[in-house]
Amino acid sequence: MVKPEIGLSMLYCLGETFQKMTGHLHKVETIYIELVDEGLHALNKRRVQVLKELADSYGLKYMVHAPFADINIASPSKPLLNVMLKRLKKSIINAGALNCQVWVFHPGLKTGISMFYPGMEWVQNLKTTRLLFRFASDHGVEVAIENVPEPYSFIMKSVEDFKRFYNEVNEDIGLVLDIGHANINGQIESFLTTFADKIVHMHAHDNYGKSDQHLGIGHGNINWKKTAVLIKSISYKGTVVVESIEHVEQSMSKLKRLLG
Ligand SMILES: [Mn+2]
Repeated sequence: MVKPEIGLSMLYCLGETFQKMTGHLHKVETIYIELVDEGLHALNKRRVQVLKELADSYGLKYMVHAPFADINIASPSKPLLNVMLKRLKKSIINAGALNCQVWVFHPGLKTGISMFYPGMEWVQNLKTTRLLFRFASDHGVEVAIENVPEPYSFIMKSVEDFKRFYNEVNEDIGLVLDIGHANINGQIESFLTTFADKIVHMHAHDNYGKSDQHLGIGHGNINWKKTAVLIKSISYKGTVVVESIEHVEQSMSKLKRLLG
């Protein structure tokens, strides 16, 4: 039986400098690293070079989380959307240069004018998704879209939203199952069983089902034993990346024990 690999998102140290973050890379207990192309860790050519050298030295395999602060792929404003696309395309190019396994992005959001143009954000979300998918394919990068948490105005949070998305998108776009986010709407099991053949990547972190706390594994109310059994039952072969912002080493060993 193939067991999932356990990885680590560098989200937990996003408050530290890029240099400090790279200092952690050879000390963490995994070679599967999800980089966050945001804030102090935003990628550029020089940093990609540094990361490639580290990958060569330590056998690291990267995944890249797309920029997400102030990003809305369903924006109704063409000029703003163009600026965001420029930023996202740069991220895809850098992800390609890092031979990254998957580029994770968030679905779009409703805005203050959505009520006047019902459904428009859904259409733009699909359009931008297809555009990113094709751009990434041209750069040898696989993209995957993540289920995002309540109570934000994201337009793809539930199993129902993703069913509609896959009925309409007509491209082979993978799903990033964020287990913590799915816990907030009580749909961990439903996501795992409904999209067993779509899930290409997972984020693992804990919470109490109310807000997106990104706690260590076992520090919230998620039933990780049950979740691990479900993950094994769908023969998931991708990576499960710890996206907690505390207790990260402990979280990785817990998941290794449960999924091993
Ligand atoms: Mn996530």
